[in-house]
Amino acid sequence: MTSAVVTGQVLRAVGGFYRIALADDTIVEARLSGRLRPGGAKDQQGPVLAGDQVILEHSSAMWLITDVMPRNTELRRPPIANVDLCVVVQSVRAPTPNMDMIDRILIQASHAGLDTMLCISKADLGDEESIAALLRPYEIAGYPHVITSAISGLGIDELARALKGRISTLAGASGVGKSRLLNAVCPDFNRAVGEISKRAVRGRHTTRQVELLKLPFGGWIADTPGFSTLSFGDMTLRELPATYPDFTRYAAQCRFASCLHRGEPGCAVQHAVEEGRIDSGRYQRYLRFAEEVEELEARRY
Ligand SMILES: Nc1nc2c(ncn2[C@@H]2O[C@H](COP(=O)(O)OP(=O)(O)O)[C@@H](O)[C@H]2O)c(=O)[nH]1
Ligand SMILES: [Mg+2]
Ligand SMILES: [Zn+2]
Repeated sequence: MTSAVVTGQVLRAVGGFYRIALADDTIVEARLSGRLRPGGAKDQQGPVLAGDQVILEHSSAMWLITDVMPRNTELRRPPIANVDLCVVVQSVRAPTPNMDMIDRILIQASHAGLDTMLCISKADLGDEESIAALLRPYEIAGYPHVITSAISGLGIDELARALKGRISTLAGASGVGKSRLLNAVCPDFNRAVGEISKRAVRGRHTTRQVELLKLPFGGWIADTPGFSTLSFGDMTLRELPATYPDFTRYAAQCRFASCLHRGEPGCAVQHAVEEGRIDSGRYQRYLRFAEEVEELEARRY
């Protein structure tokens, strides 16, 4: 039998089996060719992630992945390749806004080179004023945002437009309405809504897998078990302020090129905070995150 060589997109990677969409939309199951099988146990996720573009070979009634194309972006927790956009979802209430978490996700997504966007969900539960107050710090920072309600349909078209033609992921606390938003964007997704996370019960190695869902208007949504660790991983203190679009706008005017905006003299970022051009809540959280990153860094050496 002759072997055909084709390209495909990995939708799901589970225990050495890969579900792949070929260019003609056929879905196939594939395994890794011997060449790609990991030698050591260092890389727990293996060499192929959901989101990867791969080269496949069909031989002896089996699909084998023979190569992985270079990645645009790479997240490790959750493990997905080539995500373009991270939509951080936060409900107006139920659950109560968690700015610490919003900022942590924005930082990590930006650090990984993803575009970011804020999605206020459950707008039907809040008045205009509380929505505006929640958005303000991020508006000032310049993040794109959309206000949605999966119940009234508000903002769903706008969200869909932002997702169109790209690989995106929805991130945010459990219960903010991610699954219901996915269903609002595409009813065929049929995601379970209101499901309590089983992660804590099932343990770390059996968490639900990342899965890419095809958007009917073009593009993919990565449904993930969540941004499980919100710790800063291998980020360095120096890299942290660069993930703040509201800081980088002013940082060039700091007296010291090496300024970390933590009380150094002539700090233009701190000055902007004092003048209300940077949200002081974001800045206070930055100072805490900087301490955390510093501690992680010290432990690494
Ligand atoms: N009022 C209101 N409730 C919502 C909305 N979206 C989701 N919910 C409810 O919030 C709960 C959690 O939703 P779900 O989509 O499972 O959240 P996830 O954990 O982020 O995936 C469910 O009870 C949903 O019915 C919304 O736009 N408005
Ligand atoms: Mg969900
Ligand atoms: Zn500074």
